[in-house]
Amino acid sequence: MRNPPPFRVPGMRGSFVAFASALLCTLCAATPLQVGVLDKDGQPVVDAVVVVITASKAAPSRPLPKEVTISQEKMRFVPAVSLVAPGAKAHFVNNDPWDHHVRASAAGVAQFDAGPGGSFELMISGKPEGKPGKTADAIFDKPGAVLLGCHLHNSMRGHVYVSDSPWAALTGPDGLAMLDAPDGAASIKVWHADQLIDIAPLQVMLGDGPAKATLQLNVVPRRKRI
Ligand SMILES: [Cu+2]
Repeated sequence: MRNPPPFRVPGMRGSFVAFASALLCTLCAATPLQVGVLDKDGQPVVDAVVVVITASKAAPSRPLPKEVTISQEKMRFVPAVSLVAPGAKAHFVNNDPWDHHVRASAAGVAQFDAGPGGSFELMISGKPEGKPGKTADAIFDKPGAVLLGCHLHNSMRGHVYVSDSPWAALTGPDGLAMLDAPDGAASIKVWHADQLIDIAPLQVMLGDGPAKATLQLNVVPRRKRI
């Protein structure tokens, strides 16, 4: 990892530099980037979203999904966190034999009446024996984190993170997110469901081979129900 750029060029010159580097970057390769996310105690954090913000207009070789399936299984959302592109469609599949009344709202909003566009509700009947689970679809248009819950089962909690930047990845059980990012100046930010105060993004300069970075939350995520 190199040092962050020592200065920023404001105004017209800045736009020109950004424009010129965007042009150049259509030719330059993406850099493999490994980002580790640790909790307050230094333990690896699973299901954190790592987002790389860059001025580059290049597109990643592996775009974020435009379609995902989120199952309701044994009173849980599976997967617990989905990372998608804006406009992605989610298929909710109820694999439990009982009904779920899925609700969604912008994460961080205390109440579920987040207003038009920010929330939805889906009543999904229980899975009939020997038949596929009932489904309902929803579109995630708004960038940011969406909290999923269930009106019937308070313990159910899940998230959909809609990333504006196509350069984003989820951390695995080892706390590592592997992604590619275009060469040049970038800012790396992290989102986690239990991290309610934003962590300051890490400013980096990417290029000249693989890079590694580490971000630390200032919370210890609450343990998942087994
Ligand atoms: Cu439910």
